[in-house]
Parts: sequence; C-alpha cells; structure tokens
Amino acid sequence: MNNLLDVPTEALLTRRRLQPRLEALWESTGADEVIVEEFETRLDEVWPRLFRLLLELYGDRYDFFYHLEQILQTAAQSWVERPDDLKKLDRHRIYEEDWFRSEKMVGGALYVDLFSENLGKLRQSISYFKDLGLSYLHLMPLFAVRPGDNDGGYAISNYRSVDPRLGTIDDLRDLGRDLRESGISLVLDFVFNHTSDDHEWAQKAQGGDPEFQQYYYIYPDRTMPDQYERTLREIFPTVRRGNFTWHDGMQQWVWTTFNSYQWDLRYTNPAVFRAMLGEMLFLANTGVDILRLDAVAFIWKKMGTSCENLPEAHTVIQAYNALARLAAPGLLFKSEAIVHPDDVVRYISPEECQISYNPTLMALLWESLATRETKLIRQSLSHRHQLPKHTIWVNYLRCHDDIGWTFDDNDAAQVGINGFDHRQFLNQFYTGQFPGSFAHGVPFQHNIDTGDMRISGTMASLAGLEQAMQLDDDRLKDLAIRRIILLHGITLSIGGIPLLYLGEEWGILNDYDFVRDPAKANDTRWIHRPKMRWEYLEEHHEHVTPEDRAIRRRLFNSIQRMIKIRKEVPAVSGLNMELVPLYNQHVLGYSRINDSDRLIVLANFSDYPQSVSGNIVRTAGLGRFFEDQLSNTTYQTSHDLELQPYEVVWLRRV
Ligand code: OTU
Repeated sequence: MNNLLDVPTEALLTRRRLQPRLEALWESTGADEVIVEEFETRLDEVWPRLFRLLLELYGDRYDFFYHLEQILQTAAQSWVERPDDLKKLDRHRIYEEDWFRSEKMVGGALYVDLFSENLGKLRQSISYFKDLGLSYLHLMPLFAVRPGDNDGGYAISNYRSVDPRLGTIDDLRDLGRDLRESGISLVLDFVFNHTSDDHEWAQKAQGGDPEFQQYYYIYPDRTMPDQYERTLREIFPTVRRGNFTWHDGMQQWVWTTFNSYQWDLRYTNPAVFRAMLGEMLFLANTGVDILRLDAVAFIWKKMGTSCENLPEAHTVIQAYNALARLAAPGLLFKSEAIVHPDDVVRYISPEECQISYNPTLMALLWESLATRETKLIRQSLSHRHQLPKHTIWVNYLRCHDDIGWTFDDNDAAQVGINGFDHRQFLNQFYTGQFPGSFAHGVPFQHNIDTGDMRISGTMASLAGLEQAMQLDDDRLKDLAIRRIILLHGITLSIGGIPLLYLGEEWGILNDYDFVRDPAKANDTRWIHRPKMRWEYLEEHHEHVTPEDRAIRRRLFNSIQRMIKIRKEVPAVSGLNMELVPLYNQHVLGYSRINDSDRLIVLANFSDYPQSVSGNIVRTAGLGRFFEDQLSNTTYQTSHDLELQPYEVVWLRRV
C-alpha cells in the first residue's frame, strides 16, 4: 500500500488493476453482457467500502493484492453461477429493499429430521406452513456433519453437501424453489465461526499441512492458550473447562470455543475469509433468502480481550455483506448474537446484519412471567427497541438453544433490581426450585465457579403446562395456556418478525428421553428439541386423549388466529414502538403506528385481573371507541378496561 495516497484513490487504482482479472474471468466463463454489466455497476458502487473494509482487516499483508483478487474472483464466479430465478429475485429486491419488514412476515424454525424425517417429506408440509400463516422458514443446520455428536448440526464437515440422512443438495434446491413459489422465504445457517474437526480443512491440518494449520488456532503448548484464557469467558463449561482442546493426533492445542470438536476458524488469515466466502455464496446460490450468521460474537480473537464482539468481527461481517451485495444482492443476514444488549445492536445495520435475534426481549418476557411485573421489560424497551431504518428484530420466545438472562444490569439497577441476584432467582424459578414456580426447566451449562447457568425447556413446560397436566388441575392448565398466548400476543405485535419454534404451536412438552442417546445425553438443550407430534393434528388418535387434544387445539387455533389478524394490521410493521404509561406494574402497554393505522397492546402479566383506565387508552391515541382485535370486544373510554389473568388485547379504533 502506497502511504502517499488516500484510501479512496488507492481503492480506485486497485479497482483498475483488478479489471483485467475480472475480464479474464468473464471471458473464461462466457458470462453474457447483462450479467457482466450488472456486476460491474454494483462493483463501482460497493468497491470503495469493500476495499476499505478489507484494507482494515488485511491491508498490512505483503500479499494483500493477491487476496483481494481472489476474493473478487470468488464473488464474480458465484454471480455467474447464480441460477437465473435467483438473479431475477435479486433484481426485484434491489428496488424493494424493505420486503422483509412487512406485517405479512411470520417465521417458523424446525429440525428437518424431527419435524418430518427428510427434505423430501418436508415439501409435503408446505401446506401446513401456509395454513399456520408462515412466510419465513428457518431449517436448522442440515449439512454433512461429523459422525456421533454434532451439536445439532452445528459441527459441519462439508458446507456443500446435505446430511445424507436428510437428502441431497438438489432436494434442498427443490425445496427452496417450492417454498419460494408458496411465498415462503428460506432461512439457513451460515456456521462460520468454526468447522467440525473432520472438515477437509481440519483433516489437512491434522495431517500436518501448514497451509491448513493456518486455518485454525493451533498451538504446540499451553503458552498462548494460557495467555488467552486470562480474559476469556467459558461458553460450554460442562463440556470442558476453558476454550482449548488437546488434540492427540497433532499433539497440539486447538481453539474450540464451543464443543471440543468445533474448531474455531482463523479470520486473521485472509485465505480463511476467502474460503468461507466461497461456502457462503455457494449456500446463497442454493436458494437461501436469509442467512443466519451463527455465533457472530466470536469470530475475531485478539490477545488481552474477551475475544467477543471485537471491532474486527463487525468488519468481517460488513465485508461479507458488501460481497453479498455484489454476488447475491437479494440475500439478507440475520445476526445471532446472544450477548449483552449493547453488543447485540452493534451488529444491526443495512451494511452489516439487516435482521437480528432479540434475545433481550425474549429473556425479559420470561422474566416478566416469573415476577408478574413489567418494570424491567419496560425499562429495557424504553431505550432498546428502536432500530435503524431498513433493519428489523426477530422476536422469538423459544428456540433450539437455552435461555440466558441477557439483560443489562444498569437497566435492572434503575428499577431497583440487583442483576446478579435476579439471575439466580430466575434460574431457581425456571428450574422449578423456587416455591410456587410453575416452570419445569433444567439447567444448561452450569458453571460451578461463577454460578452462571442457562435454562433449557420447551415453551409449554416453562410456561406451566407440564406441571398443570401432571397435577391434572384445570385452572393451572388454563393459566399455562394463557401465558403462552400472552407471550405470542406480544412477539406478534411489538415490532419485528415473529419467529415460532415449531412444536410450540401445539404446546409440546419437554422430552426427557434425550438422555438415552449418548450423542445427546450431555446437552440438556435436547430436552426442548422433541419430535413433532403429528397426532395432535388428527381427529382421533389412540395416544391423545380428547382433553389433551382440546388443549392443543386451543393453543394452535389461538396462535394461528393471531397470526392471521397480525397480517391485517399494518400498524405492526411501523417503525416505532412507544410504551404507554399505565401506572399498573403488572401490565405492559405499548402503541404501534404506521401511517394512519394505530394499535395499542395491553398485556397483563399477573394471574389476577387488572384494570386499566380507558382514558389512558384514549390519550394514547385511540379516540373514544375501540375494539380488541383478538376478542372482538368493543370498549369506550368512559369505562375502565378489565384485563383477565394473562390477557393480551390488541386495541384499534372502530
Ligand atoms: C449458537 O449458539 C447455536 O445457536 C448453538 O446451537 C450452537 O451450539 C453454537 O452456536 C455453536 O455453533 O452458545 O448456547 O451468541 O450464545 O452463539 C448457544 C453466543 C450458544 C452464543 C451462541 C451460541
């Protein structure tokens, strides 16, 4: 890099130097003129930013230009190979950049094998997804994995082939096409922090190939690992203490943030950046609409830091985003950062991840259920919900992972709560140890040194349905169902893409049998990854009692109905969410506005009725007469509103 030139000038000159390489590629691939022109137009636009980002990451390398060339060629090649129907979609989406922010967007997530055995059979469930109202489907990792334990698919041995038990890459392409035709976007994981220990690169590293040893963090002795450990957290402390694993074959230490067989990739090496770009764009070209960027917080390491959420992690993702704009412009990124709320939002922008999980809202909804109070969730929402334009939250209640209490301790202190003690309480509550708790959860990754713990359990078991059914108590069953509906009533209206973890619409309970499978027994998250209970859909089934069926039906019908209503309320896709001050600590209230459409949501977190003054609703902008969209009850402001235990109402003007 010539120090006398400024970055924009250097970018321009480099772009000129790269042009002949690009032209050679167009020539050799026989790309037609339109395709070439589209790419180069976008390149002119993206290049200054992309160049700056890559310069920040790799500019001090003697071979920087070589890597730039490789990276650009990978992008260009992928664009040429991108199927025509996807290119068509790209062209569409460039002009409709907010397509994913619609009130029509509702997501679902599932494991292919647990839901329907394989990809072929999953195609037959498209009518089910449509019936439920889904327009976004996240399939849990379905790629080739190592034998034995594979962290639910998150230990990938080949990003370009599907786990043969689930189907083939062509089955995936076919499914993607069918989903697209049904108006359902496909979401897949991009597990880019680590590969499995039997991935080709890891195998070559094990074979002593120095090129591939540079793909990972591998050390001959404890010197470096010990230095790093001083400032690292432990993510899976019950798997193995610390973040490094001794590899017998190599006689060396390997950085493994998660399980010992998940080897962290070394993004300080531009060859890794380039190689994973190739895998990412390959995935995009199978027909993925949204890539879920797994474990984003961990992708960059630096001695003396926590190696989480480092500025360079953002730079890597932004560079990938810029490259996606070039080679797969319709593709969106969803950030999976289950970290402190201040750090979560740093991944969210049109230039980085347009979509992000909202772990704080998720955790605080469960917190409100446990405490029956809304002060902490209100405090957090008051300054944490607003996102930049052209981005959106994914609001979920349960997923394949544990629940971690990722709220901010200052938010807690503001409302008189001690964060540390409160987490202890929540862990006690959700593992059913706190007196009066309705929850049947189990600990995940209990760290005996720090006392840290996360919670596993299905939606229904955590919300009290399991306990109520065991006690065979009708009142408790009713309360549990109301809790579940209450939570959905919020994620479906508060602003963001609501995401259902499929099975929760039937209130499926914990599966304690996971311990029988040695590949799962050490990971309690399997308790909330049960098989889909298709028998609930049937009119009669020998294993389902009429009462059980009635409970499941009530849940399914309520959720399906709320989804339908959401899609008819433009206010839920508005940019703002304003809290409505209610002077009742048990009730959460907020308003949503989109143009002239207004919605006010009130949610009672108490197991007793609560009243809210009608006048407050009027001054919050609904006028004198309004109707609850969920129950079709009409109210007027001269009267107070009586909310039933755990009732949620969606109020609109009549
Ligand atoms: C993700 O989660 C996946 O969702 C998990 O299923 C995987 O096991 C893991 O990565 C490794 O691929 O630690 O407990 O954001 O909370 O990235 C879940 C930080 C996890 C982590 C999150 C990770």
